[in-house]
Amino acid sequence: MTETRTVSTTDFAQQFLDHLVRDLGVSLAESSANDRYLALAHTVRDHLIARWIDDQAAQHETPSKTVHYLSAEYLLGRQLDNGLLAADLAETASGALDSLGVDLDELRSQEVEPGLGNGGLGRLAACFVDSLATIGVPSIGYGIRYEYGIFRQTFIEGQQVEQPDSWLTLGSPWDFPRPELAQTISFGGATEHYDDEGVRRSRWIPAWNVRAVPHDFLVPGYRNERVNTLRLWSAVATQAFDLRIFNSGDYEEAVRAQTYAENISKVLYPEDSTPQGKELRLQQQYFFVAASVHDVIDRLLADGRPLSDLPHLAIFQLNDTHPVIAVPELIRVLTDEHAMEWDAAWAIARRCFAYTCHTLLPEALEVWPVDLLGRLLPRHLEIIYRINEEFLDAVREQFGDDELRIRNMSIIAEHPVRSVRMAYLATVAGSRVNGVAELHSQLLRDKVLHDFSELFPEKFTNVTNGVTPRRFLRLANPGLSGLITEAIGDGWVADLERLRELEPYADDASFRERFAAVKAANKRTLDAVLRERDGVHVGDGHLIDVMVKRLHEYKRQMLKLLHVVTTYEGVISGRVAVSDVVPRTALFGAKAAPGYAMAKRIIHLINAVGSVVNTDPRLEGRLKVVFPANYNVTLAERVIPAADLSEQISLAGKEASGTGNMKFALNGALTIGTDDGANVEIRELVGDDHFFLFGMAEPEVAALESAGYRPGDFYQADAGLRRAIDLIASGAFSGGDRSVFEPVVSNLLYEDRFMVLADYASYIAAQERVDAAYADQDRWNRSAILNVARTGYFSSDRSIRDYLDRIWHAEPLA
Ligand code: 26Q
Repeated sequence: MTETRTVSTTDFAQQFLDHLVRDLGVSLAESSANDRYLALAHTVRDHLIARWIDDQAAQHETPSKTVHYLSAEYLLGRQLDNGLLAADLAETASGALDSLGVDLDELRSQEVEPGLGNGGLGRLAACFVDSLATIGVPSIGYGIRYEYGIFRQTFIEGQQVEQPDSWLTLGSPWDFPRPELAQTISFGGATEHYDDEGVRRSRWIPAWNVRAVPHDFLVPGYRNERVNTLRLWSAVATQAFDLRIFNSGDYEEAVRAQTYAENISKVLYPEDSTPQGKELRLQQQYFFVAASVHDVIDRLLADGRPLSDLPHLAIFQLNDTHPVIAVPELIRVLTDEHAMEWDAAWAIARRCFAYTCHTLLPEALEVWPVDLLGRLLPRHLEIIYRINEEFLDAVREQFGDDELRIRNMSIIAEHPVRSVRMAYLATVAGSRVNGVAELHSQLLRDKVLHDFSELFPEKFTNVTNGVTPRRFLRLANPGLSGLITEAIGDGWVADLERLRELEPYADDASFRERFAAVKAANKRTLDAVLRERDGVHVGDGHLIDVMVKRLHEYKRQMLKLLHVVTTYEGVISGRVAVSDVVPRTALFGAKAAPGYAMAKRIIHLINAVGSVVNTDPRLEGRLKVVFPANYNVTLAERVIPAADLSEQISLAGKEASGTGNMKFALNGALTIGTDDGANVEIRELVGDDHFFLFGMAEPEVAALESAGYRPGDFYQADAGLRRAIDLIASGAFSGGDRSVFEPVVSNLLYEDRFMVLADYASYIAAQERVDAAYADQDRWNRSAILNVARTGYFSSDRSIRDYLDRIWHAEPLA
């Protein structure tokens, strides 16, 4: 490691002023807040660049196995504070700006976060690149530089309206275009098979191509002088492509063609389940993985290494099935372009790829119709067919001619249309397949990929997700971070298990008091943010009860809402004295996929309940519903540190892991949750006394499903549930119009795929335990501190170490 670089406050101030003048062309007096933000970003960036260059040189000098993380999404969040923290420049920068009379907070708020992901999967990728850099693993993250990230959500009359997220318009100071490293990516056309001195070979004659231009984001490790690369590809029309058309004099057509090519990296698809099978989405996937695979191979060959070295030098981690088309691409390059024999190429591919699955919902498993795939990537389809043939031969060898089994395991599905099952391709090709929490990995083995786990038991493993403590504790919660550091030193930031040393402090009354003061201050900060951002506020002295995540029926935002409606109905009907209501704010944050009608109706209903409940004087302000629009990483950083209660209430067996659950526990919120995903591990670690468990466990869900679930029975049997649903059905939240939320009510009564009604009674009882526990603040704070002390396991640093041990078999660079 090189020695830590330092810079004085005066030098930093001068660097800032130089950037303002040279890059933005303005004086300090004339500058806008955005000019000053960009100048500051460039100043911070300078300090990272020197480290970055050294790091790349070091990685080049000692070639060792490099991790290539392939992900269609990176939900990065704001970069400025992260860069300042990693390079230990926060104090210097704030001192320098102070000396110039510049307000750092104002500059911070200028940054538009790069929202290049939908939710959990994209945020996980961002945490992982942070941890890879902090641990010092030779690695690179590959993805797409979408011009528009996840849409900006607004509410109009309580309903979601999507606005484009133009995160690039005011400048993108954190990434570098690297046009000299561009790749040409081809599509369409046909294949040819020919005789090459007695050997049958194939080649692909594509119909069109685009340029993939990399933009490198700097990913600084935490105070270790390391800076990794996140290489995101941007699509640009090739000259050859439109020159031909220009020369034919068809200007309009040339421009249209250019637009077509550049559409590939235009926008992130906002669906995070039930993929629609759109051609452009497949173009995106192939575009970024082909560029990435070529980037790796080019470097290998430039170093004079043979391609047979690939398995020793490269591992490609597939973040879900979105990058799986990399498998046939690598085989195509090895066989068609480098004349390698099939068996040798397949043997290399099998050692280079590993696959992480992130779902359990059958409808979220990606499949691509064969005719679409064959039109866009004809050679890849041939390769997939060959992989499948050889794979099914192996299945026959193991299990005999069991045609049902063959049909079930085939990479090619025949119904409803002939399609490629991407998860099966990934499982067959990958050296390892992992789920993202213990329960999830078990269910993958036992259910979703059961036949495969019988055939390849050694492939299946688990890596429980984690979150980066830098962003989600150290930066997001400076109050708590300070308190922790005062107690146990600051070693926890890069070694989160050390939070265990806090355990004794849970019994220290003065520590508990200070902990409570931090939580109260975080609530005031959140309140100020929400007033400014959304014109709403959280109740003074309220229990802050938070459910923030994408809107999905399986996550069951409706269950939380039924609890709110139950409390409300209790008071207005006079059955519950308002003075008995423990003051609460139910805070929701959720985006719905634009085409997911039921999710959008639920958003509308949450807002509608909020407008009624928040203005009803009978509640005396003791119950509030707050739903700030456009929940994103930046807002998460404010909401999570202020939460008392974390809602993790998915139907057991449906949430692969969850990562928000970890962030809340680490920030001292107590969880109300089902036995699902990583909740299981959280509860095991914090202990039953400090976790509000409710609901059916997965085996009970399965049993109820096979017995025939009838939601109406639960409605009939529970008067409280009936009153809550009837109140919604009556039009009480829609100005008397019963039709507005009728689809939500009918769905619950007659379908209720995710068993909201079956878990309602148990959930309400758990919420009553929450109320009782909150009444004893001392006991609550003790539990909250123990949640912090016992959840250090959920650092993404630990996840990455697990990947290194169980999957990558690579080591950090010394
Ligand atoms: C696929 C094809 C076409 C269009 C969109 C998609 C697509 C995009 C995003 C499918 C799925 C996603 C995202 C899934 C996701 O975020 N899954 C979550 O992953 C987290 C990290 O492992 C887990 O914690 C969550 O439990 C899981 O829901």
